[in-house]
Amino acid sequence: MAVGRRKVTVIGAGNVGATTAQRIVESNLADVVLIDVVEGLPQGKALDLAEAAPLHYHDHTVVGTNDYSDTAGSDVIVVTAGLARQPGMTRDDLLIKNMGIVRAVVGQAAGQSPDAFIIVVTNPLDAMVHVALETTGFPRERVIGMAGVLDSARFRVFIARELGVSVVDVSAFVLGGHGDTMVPLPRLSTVAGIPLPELLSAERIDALADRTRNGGAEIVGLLKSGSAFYAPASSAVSMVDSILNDRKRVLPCAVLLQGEYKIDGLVVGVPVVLGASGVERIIEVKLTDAEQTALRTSSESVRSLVETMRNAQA
Ligand code: TXD
Repeated sequence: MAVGRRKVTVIGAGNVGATTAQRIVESNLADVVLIDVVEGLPQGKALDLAEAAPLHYHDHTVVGTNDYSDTAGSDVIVVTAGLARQPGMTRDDLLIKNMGIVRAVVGQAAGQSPDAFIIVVTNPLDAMVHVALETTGFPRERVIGMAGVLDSARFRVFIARELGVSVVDVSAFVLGGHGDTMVPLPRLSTVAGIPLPELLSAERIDALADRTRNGGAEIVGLLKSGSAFYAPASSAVSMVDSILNDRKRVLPCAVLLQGEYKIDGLVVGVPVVLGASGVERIIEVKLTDAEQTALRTSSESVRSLVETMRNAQA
């Protein structure tokens, strides 16, 4: 990694992208280049963020641009560019549209920063990690999807509220795809080391896991236009932090499995050690039959998205 100032490119200056940029500079992590296809949008948000620097006691630069040459030499690229689902659009329509967008933006950004780590945020998440892997040809250690960190943060909040304890003491273990197919593992989720099933009934745990699975939809329902962005941005930033600061945090991330968890060639959310080399290790835990089946179902839904994308290109 480059010595001296660190540089993170955030692609997409919408809700998640701009908030990610804000958190990166205001937590003193790195300089940021914010890039979007819309002219003026990244420039305006970047200038606004830069003007807040004296108030947050940081000296990081925030550059807004529509030109990929400004992103050259980035240590990390966070991909949030994409469309949200519009009325009348099917999930598959969105898949194909965002496939085109992610392919275009990641190809240009990777050309400028061939050694960068890529953190994908755009939905459908697991499928977009496949697109980024194929477009760049980067090794799987450097192409990582953000979903599990968000899902587990949501689960932690719901558990903490239910028990009336600090969120800090709650640790939640999730596997699998983002949203509907997320696989929570209550027996490996703890409150200050105490397994969750000792503190909550199976029924309550199921209810909290369900709320977590629908966590994105719950917020869309409240906001009416747009989806969650504060917690998604924080989740992406915690991954950036773990890589840039070589923290080796154990975080659930969407990575390409090559035989781990008996899955080969599909991007699935699993616990990994994230450090200066990106995904430094995939942690495999022994699953019960029911958990393995749920994980397989989750990975099959990723396979069907990958097939839809292949057919669209054929
Ligand atoms: O857990 C997760 N992974 C997620 C994923 C949590 C929250 C949001 N998630 C997804 O992230 C969401 O479904 C979207 O696919 C992305 C971005 O969400 P956001 O809320 O930030 O969407 P916005 O506000 O619509 O911003 C998208 C921006 C917008 O400014 C567009 O102009 C830009 O993307 N965009 C592009 N930028 C560059 N290049 C191209 N081609 C482009 N197309 C659109």
